[in-house]
Amino acid sequence: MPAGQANAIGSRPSETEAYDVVIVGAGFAGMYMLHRLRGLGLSAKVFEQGGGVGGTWYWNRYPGARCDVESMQYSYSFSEDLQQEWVWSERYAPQPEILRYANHVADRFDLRSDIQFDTRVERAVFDERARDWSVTIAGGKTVRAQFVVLATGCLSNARMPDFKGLSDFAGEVYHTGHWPHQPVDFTGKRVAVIGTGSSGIQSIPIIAEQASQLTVFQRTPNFSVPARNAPLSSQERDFFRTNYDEIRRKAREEMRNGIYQELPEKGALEESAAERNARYGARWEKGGLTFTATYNNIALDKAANDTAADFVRARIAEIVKDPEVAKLLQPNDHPIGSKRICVDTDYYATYNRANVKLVDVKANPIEQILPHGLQAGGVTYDFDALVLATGFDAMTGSVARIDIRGRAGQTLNAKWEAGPRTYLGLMSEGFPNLFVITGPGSPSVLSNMIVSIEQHVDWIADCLDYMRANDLDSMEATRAAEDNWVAHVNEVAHGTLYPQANSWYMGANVPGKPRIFMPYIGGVGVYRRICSDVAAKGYEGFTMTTAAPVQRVAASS
Ligand code: NA7
Repeated sequence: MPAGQANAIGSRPSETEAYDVVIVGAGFAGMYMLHRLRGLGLSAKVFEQGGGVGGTWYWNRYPGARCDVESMQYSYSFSEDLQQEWVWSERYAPQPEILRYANHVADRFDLRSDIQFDTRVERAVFDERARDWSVTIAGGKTVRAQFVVLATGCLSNARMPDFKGLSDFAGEVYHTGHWPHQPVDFTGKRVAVIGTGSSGIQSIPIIAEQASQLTVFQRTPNFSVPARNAPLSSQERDFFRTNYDEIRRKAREEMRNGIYQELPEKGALEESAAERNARYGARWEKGGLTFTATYNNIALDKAANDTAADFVRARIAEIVKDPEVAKLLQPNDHPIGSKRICVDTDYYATYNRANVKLVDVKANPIEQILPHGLQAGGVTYDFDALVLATGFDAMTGSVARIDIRGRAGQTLNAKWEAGPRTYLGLMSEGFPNLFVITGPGSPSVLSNMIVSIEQHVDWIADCLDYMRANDLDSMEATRAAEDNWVAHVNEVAHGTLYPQANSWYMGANVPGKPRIFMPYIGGVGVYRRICSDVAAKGYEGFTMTTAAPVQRVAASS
Protein backbone atom coordinates (compact mmCIF):
# COMPACT_ATOMS: atom_id res chain seq x y z
CA MET A 1 0.00 0.00 0.00
CA PRO A 2 1.57 3.34 -0.97
CA ALA A 3 2.41 6.08 1.50
CA GLY A 4 -0.56 8.17 2.43
CA GLN A 5 -2.93 5.22 2.32
CA ALA A 6 -1.72 3.77 5.58
CA ASN A 7 -3.65 3.50 8.80
CA ALA A 8 -5.02 0.02 8.25
CA ILE A 9 -4.72 -0.84 11.93
CA GLY A 10 -5.93 2.08 13.96
CA SER A 11 -8.09 3.82 11.34
CA ARG A 12 -6.29 7.14 11.54
CA PRO A 13 -6.57 10.06 9.16
CA SER A 14 -4.19 9.74 6.22
CA GLU A 15 -1.30 12.12 5.62
CA THR A 16 1.85 12.25 3.53
CA GLU A 17 4.66 9.90 4.49
CA ALA A 18 2.75 7.91 7.04
CA TYR A 19 3.02 4.15 7.20
CA ASP A 20 1.56 1.43 9.26
CA VAL A 21 5.06 0.16 9.87
CA VAL A 22 8.59 1.48 9.46
CA ILE A 23 11.19 -1.28 9.33
CA VAL A 24 14.80 -0.44 10.09
CA GLY A 25 17.18 -2.65 8.10
CA ALA A 26 16.91 -4.71 4.91
CA GLY A 27 18.76 -7.83 5.96
CA PHE A 28 17.04 -11.19 6.14
CA ALA A 29 14.79 -9.95 8.95
CA GLY A 30 13.72 -6.69 7.32
CA MET A 31 13.07 -8.28 3.94
CA TYR A 32 10.83 -11.02 5.29
CA MET A 33 9.04 -8.55 7.59
CA LEU A 34 8.21 -6.38 4.60
CA HIS A 35 6.94 -9.37 2.65
CA ARG A 36 4.65 -10.49 5.50
CA LEU A 37 3.27 -6.99 6.11
CA ARG A 38 2.46 -6.57 2.45
CA GLY A 39 0.60 -9.86 2.61
CA LEU A 40 -1.54 -8.39 5.39
CA GLY A 41 -2.27 -5.33 3.29
CA LEU A 42 -0.35 -3.03 5.61
CA SER A 43 1.82 -0.22 4.34
CA ALA A 44 5.48 -0.50 5.24
CA LYS A 45 8.68 1.33 4.47
CA VAL A 46 12.15 -0.06 5.00
CA PHE A 47 15.11 2.21 5.64
CA GLU A 48 18.45 0.58 5.03
CA GLN A 49 21.81 2.12 5.78
CA GLY A 50 23.65 0.06 3.15
CA GLY A 51 23.44 0.38 -0.60
CA GLY A 52 21.76 -3.01 -0.99
CA VAL A 53 19.93 -5.80 0.79
CA GLY A 54 21.59 -8.54 2.83
CA GLY A 55 22.45 -6.86 6.14
CA THR A 56 25.43 -8.54 7.74
CA TRP A 57 26.17 -10.28 4.42
CA TYR A 58 26.25 -6.91 2.70
CA TRP A 59 28.95 -5.61 5.05
CA ASN A 60 31.00 -8.70 5.87
CA ARG A 61 32.83 -9.19 2.58
CA TYR A 62 36.23 -10.14 3.94
CA PRO A 63 38.14 -12.93 2.20
CA GLY A 64 36.89 -16.33 3.31
CA ALA A 65 33.61 -15.01 4.78
CA ARG A 66 31.03 -17.76 4.83
CA CYS A 67 28.19 -18.90 7.00
CA ASP A 68 28.89 -21.45 9.73
CA VAL A 69 25.40 -22.93 9.36
CA GLU A 70 24.97 -25.24 6.37
CA SER A 71 23.44 -23.57 3.32
CA MET A 72 20.47 -25.92 3.00
CA GLN A 73 19.43 -24.82 6.49
CA TYR A 74 20.60 -21.20 6.43
CA SER A 75 17.84 -20.21 4.04
CA TYR A 76 14.26 -19.00 4.17
CA SER A 77 11.52 -21.59 4.58
CA PHE A 78 8.52 -19.33 4.01
CA SER A 79 8.34 -19.99 0.29
CA GLU A 80 8.19 -23.59 -0.90
CA ASP A 81 9.06 -22.55 -4.47
CA LEU A 82 12.08 -20.60 -3.27
CA GLN A 83 13.49 -23.41 -1.17
CA GLN A 84 12.91 -25.92 -3.96
CA GLU A 85 14.39 -23.78 -6.73
CA TRP A 86 17.39 -22.00 -5.24
CA VAL A 87 20.59 -23.95 -5.88
CA TRP A 88 23.21 -23.71 -3.13
CA SER A 89 26.60 -24.67 -4.49
CA GLU A 90 28.51 -25.57 -1.34
CA ARG A 91 27.91 -27.11 2.06
CA TYR A 92 28.68 -23.70 3.63
CA ALA A 93 27.74 -20.87 1.34
CA PRO A 94 30.38 -18.20 0.79
CA GLN A 95 29.36 -14.59 1.42
CA PRO A 96 28.95 -13.65 -2.29
CA GLU A 97 26.50 -16.51 -2.77
CA ILE A 98 24.46 -15.55 0.32
CA LEU A 99 24.36 -11.98 -0.96
CA ARG A 100 23.19 -13.22 -4.38
CA TYR A 101 20.46 -15.16 -2.58
CA ALA A 102 19.38 -12.05 -0.65
CA ASN A 103 19.23 -10.10 -3.91
CA HIS A 104 17.30 -12.89 -5.58
CA VAL A 105 14.73 -12.80 -2.76
CA ALA A 106 14.44 -9.02 -3.05
CA ASP A 107 13.78 -9.33 -6.80
CA ARG A 108 11.59 -12.41 -6.65
CA PHE A 109 9.21 -10.81 -4.12
CA ASP A 110 9.59 -7.36 -5.63
CA LEU A 111 10.73 -5.88 -2.32
CA ARG A 112 12.95 -3.02 -3.52
CA SER A 113 10.12 -0.60 -4.26
CA ASP A 114 9.48 -0.24 -0.52
CA ILE A 115 13.11 -0.12 0.56
CA GLN A 116 15.03 3.14 0.71
CA PHE A 117 18.75 2.38 0.59
CA ASP A 118 21.70 4.47 1.79
CA THR A 119 19.45 5.84 4.50
CA ARG A 120 20.29 5.73 8.17
CA VAL A 121 17.52 6.01 10.72
CA GLU A 122 18.74 8.47 13.31
CA ARG A 123 15.82 8.97 15.64
CA ALA A 124 12.49 7.45 16.58
CA VAL A 125 10.22 9.28 19.02
CA PHE A 126 6.94 7.95 20.37
CA ASP A 127 4.06 10.40 20.37
CA GLU A 128 1.91 9.48 23.37
CA ARG A 129 -1.04 11.51 22.19
CA ALA A 130 -1.20 10.12 18.66
CA ARG A 131 0.16 6.76 19.83
CA ASP A 132 2.54 6.49 16.92
CA TRP A 133 6.20 7.00 16.08
CA SER A 134 7.95 9.84 14.40
CA VAL A 135 11.01 8.47 12.61
CA THR A 136 13.81 10.77 11.48
CA ILE A 137 16.24 9.66 8.81
CA ALA A 138 19.66 11.06 7.92
CA GLY A 139 19.22 14.52 6.41
CA GLY A 140 16.43 15.35 8.83
CA LYS A 141 13.33 14.11 7.03
CA THR A 142 10.68 12.68 9.33
CA VAL A 143 7.98 10.10 8.60
CA ARG A 144 5.29 8.74 10.88
CA ALA A 145 4.48 5.14 11.56
CA GLN A 146 2.16 3.40 13.94
CA PHE A 147 4.73 0.67 14.49
CA VAL A 148 8.49 0.49 14.21
CA VAL A 149 10.29 -2.80 13.71
CA LEU A 150 14.02 -2.84 14.40
CA ALA A 151 15.48 -5.39 12.01
CA THR A 152 18.93 -4.03 12.67
CA GLY A 153 20.78 -7.32 13.10
CA CYS A 154 22.95 -8.68 15.87
CA LEU A 155 26.36 -8.52 14.22
CA SER A 156 26.15 -5.44 12.04
CA ASN A 157 27.82 -2.75 14.07
CA ALA A 158 31.55 -3.21 13.44
CA ARG A 159 33.60 -2.12 16.43
CA MET A 160 36.73 -0.09 15.76
CA PRO A 161 39.26 -0.67 18.52
CA ASP A 162 40.59 2.46 20.19
CA PHE A 163 44.29 1.85 19.56
CA LYS A 164 46.49 4.87 20.12
CA GLY A 165 47.85 6.07 16.78
CA LEU A 166 45.40 4.14 14.58
CA SER A 167 44.68 7.19 12.44
CA ASP A 168 48.42 7.68 11.87
CA PHE A 169 48.85 4.35 10.09
CA ALA A 170 50.13 5.15 6.60
CA GLY A 171 48.96 1.95 4.85
CA GLU A 172 45.53 0.51 4.15
CA VAL A 173 43.27 -0.31 7.12
CA TYR A 174 40.32 -2.68 6.78
CA HIS A 175 37.70 -3.89 9.24
CA THR A 176 36.36 -7.36 8.45
CA GLY A 177 32.84 -6.20 9.32
CA HIS A 178 33.00 -3.24 6.94
CA TRP A 179 34.99 -4.57 4.01
CA PRO A 180 35.29 -2.65 0.71
CA HIS A 181 33.10 -3.70 -2.21
CA GLN A 182 36.05 -3.89 -4.57
CA PRO A 183 38.35 -6.90 -4.24
CA VAL A 184 41.34 -6.26 -2.00
CA ASP A 185 44.58 -7.79 -3.23
CA PHE A 186 47.28 -8.42 -0.64
CA THR A 187 49.69 -10.00 -3.12
CA GLY A 188 53.27 -9.21 -2.19
CA LYS A 189 52.24 -7.15 0.85
CA ARG A 190 53.15 -7.47 4.50
CA VAL A 191 49.80 -7.78 6.27
CA ALA A 192 48.81 -7.70 9.93
CA VAL A 193 45.58 -9.19 11.27
CA ILE A 194 44.40 -8.22 14.75
CA GLY A 195 41.78 -10.58 16.16
CA THR A 196 41.24 -14.32 16.09
CA GLY A 197 37.45 -14.66 16.37
CA SER A 198 35.43 -16.21 13.56
CA SER A 199 36.25 -13.40 11.09
CA GLY A 200 39.99 -13.65 11.75
CA ILE A 201 39.93 -17.43 11.61
CA GLN A 202 38.10 -17.45 8.25
CA SER A 203 40.21 -14.75 6.62
CA ILE A 204 43.71 -15.61 7.91
CA PRO A 205 44.25 -18.73 5.72
CA ILE A 206 43.27 -16.81 2.57
CA ILE A 207 45.26 -13.70 3.38
CA ALA A 208 48.26 -15.94 4.15
CA GLU A 209 48.12 -17.33 0.61
CA GLN A 210 48.34 -13.83 -0.90
CA ALA A 211 50.54 -11.87 1.46
CA SER A 212 54.31 -11.96 1.36
CA GLN A 213 54.21 -11.95 5.12
CA LEU A 214 51.31 -12.23 7.57
CA THR A 215 51.53 -11.37 11.24
CA VAL A 216 48.57 -12.40 13.38
CA PHE A 217 48.11 -10.56 16.67
CA GLN A 218 46.16 -12.81 19.00
CA ARG A 219 44.81 -11.75 22.36
CA THR A 220 42.67 -14.80 23.11
CA PRO A 221 42.72 -18.08 21.18
CA ASN A 222 39.37 -19.55 20.14
CA PHE A 223 38.29 -23.11 19.60
CA SER A 224 37.84 -23.92 15.94
CA VAL A 225 36.70 -27.07 14.19
CA PRO A 226 37.14 -27.93 10.51
CA ALA A 227 34.27 -26.99 8.21
CA ARG A 228 34.97 -29.80 5.73
CA ASN A 229 33.37 -27.54 3.20
CA ALA A 230 32.72 -29.12 -0.20
CA PRO A 231 30.49 -28.69 -3.23
CA LEU A 232 26.95 -29.90 -2.55
CA SER A 233 25.93 -32.87 -4.64
CA SER A 234 22.50 -33.01 -6.23
CA GLN A 235 21.72 -36.00 -3.97
CA GLU A 236 22.47 -33.89 -0.87
CA ARG A 237 20.30 -31.06 -2.16
CA ASP A 238 17.54 -33.50 -3.05
CA PHE A 239 17.59 -35.02 0.41
CA PHE A 240 16.76 -31.62 1.90
CA ARG A 241 14.28 -30.67 -0.80
CA THR A 242 12.36 -33.92 -0.41
CA ASN A 243 12.36 -33.77 3.37
CA TYR A 244 12.16 -30.03 3.96
CA ASP A 245 8.81 -30.17 5.76
CA GLU A 246 10.12 -32.46 8.44
CA ILE A 247 13.62 -30.96 8.56
CA ARG A 248 12.31 -27.44 9.05
CA ARG A 249 9.76 -28.61 11.62
CA LYS A 250 12.43 -30.37 13.65
CA ALA A 251 14.79 -27.39 13.38
CA ARG A 252 12.06 -25.06 14.68
CA GLU A 253 10.50 -27.23 17.34
CA GLU A 254 12.97 -29.79 18.57
CA MET A 255 16.44 -28.29 18.27
CA ARG A 256 17.95 -25.88 20.74
CA ASN A 257 19.84 -24.01 18.04
CA GLY A 258 17.43 -24.25 15.13
CA ILE A 259 19.72 -26.57 13.18
CA TYR A 260 18.41 -29.98 12.21
CA GLN A 261 20.94 -32.53 13.38
CA GLU A 262 21.39 -35.82 15.14
CA LEU A 263 20.79 -35.25 18.82
CA PRO A 264 23.13 -36.90 21.31
CA GLU A 265 21.57 -39.29 23.76
CA LYS A 266 24.46 -39.59 26.17
CA GLY A 267 26.58 -37.44 28.41
CA ALA A 268 30.33 -37.31 27.78
CA LEU A 269 31.24 -39.03 31.02
CA GLU A 270 29.00 -42.01 30.36
CA GLU A 271 31.53 -43.41 27.90
CA SER A 272 35.13 -44.55 28.20
CA ALA A 273 37.96 -42.30 27.04
CA ALA A 274 38.47 -44.49 23.98
CA GLU A 275 34.77 -44.34 23.04
CA ARG A 276 34.76 -40.57 23.52
CA ASN A 277 37.80 -40.13 21.34
CA ALA A 278 36.20 -42.18 18.60
CA ARG A 279 32.99 -40.17 18.80
CA TYR A 280 34.75 -36.79 18.86
CA GLY A 281 36.97 -38.03 16.04
CA ALA A 282 33.96 -38.88 13.90
CA ARG A 283 32.42 -35.43 14.49
CA TRP A 284 35.77 -33.76 13.78
CA GLU A 285 35.97 -35.64 10.49
CA LYS A 286 32.39 -34.71 9.64
CA GLY A 287 33.16 -31.09 10.45
CA GLY A 288 30.99 -28.18 11.48
CA LEU A 289 29.25 -26.62 14.45
CA THR A 290 27.67 -29.84 15.62
CA PHE A 291 30.96 -30.86 17.21
CA THR A 292 29.74 -29.46 20.52
CA ALA A 293 26.60 -31.58 20.21
CA THR A 294 28.63 -34.81 20.38
CA TYR A 295 27.27 -35.25 23.91
CA ASN A 296 24.26 -33.75 25.60
CA ASN A 297 26.05 -32.15 28.55
CA ILE A 298 28.98 -30.30 26.98
CA ALA A 299 27.37 -26.90 27.61
CA LEU A 300 26.32 -27.86 31.11
CA ASP A 301 29.00 -29.86 32.89
CA LYS A 302 32.56 -28.57 33.12
CA ALA A 303 34.10 -32.06 33.39
CA ALA A 304 32.20 -33.15 30.27
CA ASN A 305 33.18 -29.93 28.53
CA ASP A 306 36.85 -30.52 29.37
CA THR A 307 36.81 -33.79 27.41
CA ALA A 308 35.72 -31.95 24.24
CA ALA A 309 38.14 -29.08 24.85
CA ASP A 310 41.04 -31.52 25.44
CA PHE A 311 40.21 -33.28 22.19
CA VAL A 312 40.45 -30.02 20.22
CA ARG A 313 43.62 -28.93 22.03
CA ALA A 314 45.18 -32.29 21.09
CA ARG A 315 44.23 -31.75 17.42
CA ILE A 316 45.85 -28.30 17.50
CA ALA A 317 49.04 -29.83 18.92
CA GLU A 318 48.95 -32.45 16.17
CA ILE A 319 48.39 -30.00 13.29
CA VAL A 320 50.72 -27.16 14.29
CA LYS A 321 54.34 -28.18 13.94
CA ASP A 322 55.97 -25.62 16.22
CA PRO A 323 55.02 -26.64 19.80
CA GLU A 324 55.32 -23.07 21.08
CA VAL A 325 52.91 -21.79 18.44
CA ALA A 326 50.55 -24.72 19.07
CA LYS A 327 50.52 -23.90 22.78
CA LEU A 328 49.64 -20.27 22.04
CA LEU A 329 46.76 -21.39 19.82
CA GLN A 330 45.26 -23.71 22.44
CA PRO A 331 42.39 -22.00 24.27
CA ASN A 332 42.49 -22.47 28.02
CA ASP A 333 40.49 -19.60 29.42
CA HIS A 334 36.92 -20.61 28.59
CA PRO A 335 34.82 -23.76 28.24
CA ILE A 336 34.51 -24.92 24.62
CA GLY A 337 31.30 -23.58 23.09
CA SER A 338 30.84 -20.86 25.72
CA LYS A 339 32.09 -18.47 23.02
CA ARG A 340 30.75 -19.19 19.56
CA ILE A 341 32.91 -22.01 18.27
CA CYS A 342 34.60 -21.19 14.96
CA VAL A 343 34.38 -23.28 11.81
CA ASP A 344 37.45 -23.05 9.60
CA THR A 345 39.28 -24.25 6.55
CA ASP A 346 42.97 -24.90 7.26
CA TYR A 347 43.19 -22.33 10.04
CA TYR A 348 45.63 -24.13 12.33
CA ALA A 349 47.71 -25.50 9.42
CA THR A 350 48.22 -21.92 8.21
CA TYR A 351 50.64 -21.41 11.11
CA ASN A 352 52.97 -24.00 9.52
CA ARG A 353 53.59 -21.62 6.62
CA ALA A 354 56.94 -19.86 6.56
CA ASN A 355 55.32 -16.49 5.85
CA VAL A 356 52.99 -16.55 8.89
CA LYS A 357 53.88 -15.43 12.39
CA LEU A 358 51.73 -15.47 15.53
CA VAL A 359 52.21 -12.79 18.17
CA ASP A 360 50.69 -13.08 21.63
CA VAL A 361 49.23 -9.70 22.55
CA LYS A 362 47.74 -10.98 25.79
CA ALA A 363 51.20 -11.23 27.31
CA ASN A 364 52.42 -8.20 25.36
CA PRO A 365 49.47 -5.88 24.70
CA ILE A 366 49.39 -3.62 21.67
CA GLU A 367 50.72 -0.26 22.86
CA GLN A 368 50.21 1.79 19.75
CA ILE A 369 49.79 1.72 16.00
CA LEU A 370 52.72 3.32 14.20
CA PRO A 371 52.76 4.82 10.69
CA HIS A 372 54.35 1.62 9.32
CA GLY A 373 53.33 -1.02 11.83
CA LEU A 374 52.61 -1.39 15.50
CA GLN A 375 54.30 -1.70 18.82
CA ALA A 376 53.42 -4.45 21.30
CA GLY A 377 55.35 -5.33 24.45
CA GLY A 378 58.06 -2.90 23.41
CA VAL A 379 58.65 -4.70 20.09
CA THR A 380 57.97 -3.04 16.72
CA TYR A 381 56.31 -4.98 13.89
CA ASP A 382 56.32 -3.52 10.37
CA PHE A 383 53.59 -4.10 7.79
CA ASP A 384 51.87 -2.45 4.80
CA ALA A 385 48.22 -3.28 5.46
CA LEU A 386 46.24 -3.72 8.67
CA VAL A 387 43.15 -5.92 8.99
CA LEU A 388 41.04 -5.38 12.08
CA ALA A 389 39.07 -8.55 12.79
CA THR A 390 38.01 -7.08 16.10
CA GLY A 391 34.31 -7.89 16.05
CA PHE A 392 31.09 -6.07 16.72
CA ASP A 393 29.19 -4.19 19.35
CA ALA A 394 26.92 -7.20 19.20
CA MET A 395 23.17 -7.48 19.72
CA THR A 396 22.57 -4.01 21.10
CA GLY A 397 25.12 -1.91 19.16
CA SER A 398 22.98 -1.14 16.13
CA VAL A 399 19.93 -0.34 18.26
CA ALA A 400 21.99 1.92 20.52
CA ARG A 401 23.08 4.04 17.55
CA ILE A 402 19.48 5.14 17.01
CA ASP A 403 18.12 7.78 19.37
CA ILE A 404 14.95 5.97 20.45
CA ARG A 405 12.59 7.79 22.80
CA GLY A 406 9.56 6.09 24.27
CA ARG A 407 6.93 7.21 26.73
CA ALA A 408 7.78 10.32 28.78
CA GLY A 409 10.82 10.94 26.60
CA GLN A 410 12.75 8.03 28.10
CA THR A 411 15.57 6.87 25.83
CA LEU A 412 16.13 3.20 25.15
CA ASN A 413 19.84 3.71 25.78
CA ALA A 414 19.10 5.07 29.26
CA LYS A 415 16.74 2.21 29.98
CA TRP A 416 19.31 -0.34 28.81
CA GLU A 417 22.23 1.34 30.53
CA ALA A 418 22.73 -1.57 32.91
CA GLY A 419 22.01 -4.12 30.18
CA PRO A 420 19.17 -4.74 27.72
CA ARG A 421 15.72 -5.37 29.21
CA THR A 422 13.00 -6.91 27.06
CA TYR A 423 9.97 -9.10 27.28
CA LEU A 424 10.63 -12.14 25.05
CA GLY A 425 13.36 -10.18 23.27
CA LEU A 426 10.55 -8.61 21.27
CA MET A 427 9.50 -5.45 23.13
CA SER A 428 10.68 -3.24 25.97
CA GLU A 429 8.35 -1.67 28.52
CA GLY A 430 7.94 2.09 27.99
CA PHE A 431 8.36 1.73 24.21
CA PRO A 432 4.92 0.92 22.81
CA ASN A 433 4.56 -0.39 19.25
CA LEU A 434 8.32 -0.90 18.93
CA PHE A 435 9.39 -4.43 18.04
CA VAL A 436 12.90 -5.84 17.86
CA ILE A 437 13.61 -8.83 15.64
CA THR A 438 15.99 -11.31 17.28
CA GLY A 439 16.57 -8.85 20.08
CA PRO A 440 18.42 -9.50 23.34
CA GLY A 441 16.42 -11.91 25.45
CA SER A 442 15.61 -14.14 22.46
CA PRO A 443 17.66 -17.10 21.14
CA SER A 444 19.01 -15.02 18.22
CA VAL A 445 22.78 -15.50 17.93
CA LEU A 446 22.67 -18.86 19.70
CA SER A 447 20.57 -20.19 16.86
CA ASN A 448 20.31 -20.51 13.13
CA MET A 449 19.43 -16.85 12.63
CA ILE A 450 17.03 -17.43 9.76
CA VAL A 451 14.92 -19.81 11.84
CA SER A 452 14.75 -17.22 14.63
CA ILE A 453 14.08 -14.38 12.20
CA GLU A 454 11.17 -16.21 10.58
CA GLN A 455 9.67 -17.03 13.97
CA HIS A 456 9.85 -13.41 15.14
CA VAL A 457 8.55 -11.97 11.88
CA ASP A 458 5.61 -14.39 11.86
CA TRP A 459 4.83 -13.62 15.50
CA ILE A 460 4.89 -9.86 14.89
CA ALA A 461 2.80 -10.16 11.70
CA ASP A 462 0.21 -12.33 13.47
CA CYS A 463 0.16 -9.86 16.33
CA LEU A 464 -0.50 -6.89 14.04
CA ASP A 465 -3.22 -8.86 12.31
CA TYR A 466 -4.80 -9.61 15.70
CA MET A 467 -4.64 -5.95 16.67
CA ARG A 468 -6.33 -4.92 13.46
CA ALA A 469 -9.04 -7.53 13.88
CA ASN A 470 -9.69 -6.34 17.44
CA ASP A 471 -9.46 -2.63 16.71
CA LEU A 472 -6.38 -2.18 18.90
CA ASP A 473 -3.83 0.47 18.11
CA SER A 474 -1.15 0.22 20.72
CA MET A 475 0.73 -2.50 22.52
CA GLU A 476 3.36 -2.48 25.23
CA ALA A 477 5.13 -5.02 27.44
CA THR A 478 4.19 -4.74 31.10
CA ARG A 479 6.92 -4.08 33.65
CA ALA A 480 6.07 -7.29 35.51
CA ALA A 481 6.27 -9.47 32.38
CA GLU A 482 9.56 -7.88 31.44
CA ASP A 483 11.05 -8.29 34.92
CA ASN A 484 10.05 -11.95 34.97
CA TRP A 485 11.47 -12.55 31.52
CA VAL A 486 14.79 -10.84 32.28
CA ALA A 487 15.08 -12.94 35.46
CA HIS A 488 14.26 -16.11 33.51
CA VAL A 489 16.82 -15.36 30.75
CA ASN A 490 19.43 -14.79 33.42
CA GLU A 491 18.56 -17.87 35.42
CA VAL A 492 18.66 -20.17 32.38
CA ALA A 493 22.02 -18.72 31.28
CA HIS A 494 23.53 -19.27 34.70
CA GLY A 495 22.52 -22.91 34.62
CA THR A 496 25.08 -23.33 31.80
CA LEU A 497 28.79 -22.76 31.32
CA TYR A 498 28.24 -19.84 28.92
CA PRO A 499 28.59 -16.96 31.40
CA GLN A 500 32.08 -18.24 32.27
CA ALA A 501 33.52 -16.82 29.04
CA ASN A 502 34.40 -13.21 28.33
CA SER A 503 32.36 -13.33 25.15
CA TRP A 504 30.42 -10.87 23.06
CA TYR A 505 27.32 -12.76 24.25
CA MET A 506 28.16 -11.12 27.59
CA GLY A 507 29.07 -7.75 26.11
CA ALA A 508 32.61 -8.42 27.38
CA ASN A 509 34.33 -7.32 24.15
CA VAL A 510 33.22 -3.71 24.44
CA PRO A 511 34.89 -1.69 27.20
CA GLY A 512 32.26 -0.27 29.56
CA LYS A 513 29.40 -2.40 28.19
CA PRO A 514 27.41 -4.05 31.00
CA ARG A 515 28.18 -7.73 31.50
CA ILE A 516 24.91 -9.52 31.07
CA PHE A 517 24.25 -12.69 29.10
CA MET A 518 22.11 -11.25 26.30
CA PRO A 519 20.65 -14.11 24.25
CA TYR A 520 18.03 -16.55 25.60
CA ILE A 521 19.63 -19.95 25.98
CA GLY A 522 16.50 -22.01 26.67
CA GLY A 523 16.46 -23.22 23.04
CA VAL A 524 14.45 -22.19 20.01
CA GLY A 525 11.83 -24.94 20.44
CA VAL A 526 11.06 -24.00 24.05
CA TYR A 527 11.16 -20.31 23.18
CA ARG A 528 8.79 -20.72 20.24
CA ARG A 529 6.27 -22.49 22.48
CA ILE A 530 6.48 -19.70 25.07
CA CYS A 531 5.86 -17.04 22.39
CA SER A 532 2.97 -19.00 20.88
CA ASP A 533 1.38 -19.50 24.32
CA VAL A 534 1.66 -15.78 25.04
CA ALA A 535 -0.16 -15.03 21.77
CA ALA A 536 -2.76 -17.74 22.36
CA LYS A 537 -3.56 -16.17 25.73
CA GLY A 538 -4.42 -12.86 24.08
CA TYR A 539 -0.83 -11.54 24.28
CA GLU A 540 -0.34 -12.18 27.96
CA GLY A 541 2.16 -9.79 29.53
CA PHE A 542 1.33 -7.01 27.09
CA THR A 543 -1.16 -4.19 27.50
CA MET A 544 -3.12 -3.37 24.39
CA THR A 545 -5.12 -0.22 23.84
CA THR A 546 -8.28 0.17 21.82
CA ALA A 547 -8.03 2.51 18.88
CA ALA A 548 -9.59 5.89 19.49
CA PRO A 549 -10.06 8.57 16.86
CA VAL A 550 -7.26 11.10 17.24
CA GLN A 551 -6.29 14.35 15.61
CA ARG A 552 -2.84 14.02 14.10
CA VAL A 553 -0.30 16.70 13.40
CA ALA A 554 0.81 16.70 9.77
CA ALA A 555 4.20 15.10 9.29
CA SER A 556 7.07 17.24 8.08
CA SER A 557 8.77 15.83 5.04
P1 NA7 B 1 34.80 -11.66 17.66
O1 NA7 B 1 34.42 -13.06 17.78
O2 NA7 B 1 34.29 -10.69 18.66
O3 NA7 B 1 36.41 -11.60 17.64
C1 NA7 B 1 37.12 -10.41 17.76
C2 NA7 B 1 38.57 -10.70 17.95
O4 NA7 B 1 39.30 -9.49 18.02
C3 NA7 B 1 38.88 -11.46 19.24
O5 NA7 B 1 39.92 -12.36 19.00
C4 NA7 B 1 39.32 -10.34 20.16
O6 NA7 B 1 40.15 -10.76 21.22
C5 NA7 B 1 40.09 -9.47 19.21
N1 NA7 B 1 40.22 -8.10 19.68
C6 NA7 B 1 39.24 -7.19 19.87
N2 NA7 B 1 39.75 -6.03 20.32
C7 NA7 B 1 41.08 -6.24 20.45
C8 NA7 B 1 42.15 -5.43 20.91
N3 NA7 B 1 41.95 -4.18 21.32
N4 NA7 B 1 43.39 -5.96 20.93
C9 NA7 B 1 43.59 -7.22 20.49
N5 NA7 B 1 42.63 -8.05 20.07
C10 NA7 B 1 41.39 -7.55 20.04
O7 NA7 B 1 34.38 -11.07 16.23
P2 NA7 B 1 34.33 -11.80 14.84
O8 NA7 B 1 34.05 -10.76 13.83
O9 NA7 B 1 35.51 -12.63 14.62
O10 NA7 B 1 33.11 -12.79 14.95
C11 NA7 B 1 31.85 -12.38 15.42
C12 NA7 B 1 30.80 -13.39 15.06
O11 NA7 B 1 30.50 -13.29 13.67
C13 NA7 B 1 31.16 -14.82 15.23
O12 NA7 B 1 30.96 -15.30 16.52
C14 NA7 B 1 30.25 -15.53 14.25
O13 NA7 B 1 29.00 -15.75 14.82
C15 NA7 B 1 30.10 -14.55 13.15
P3 NA7 B 1 39.48 -11.10 22.66
O14 NA7 B 1 38.78 -12.41 22.46
O15 NA7 B 1 38.53 -9.98 22.97
O16 NA7 B 1 40.61 -11.17 23.59
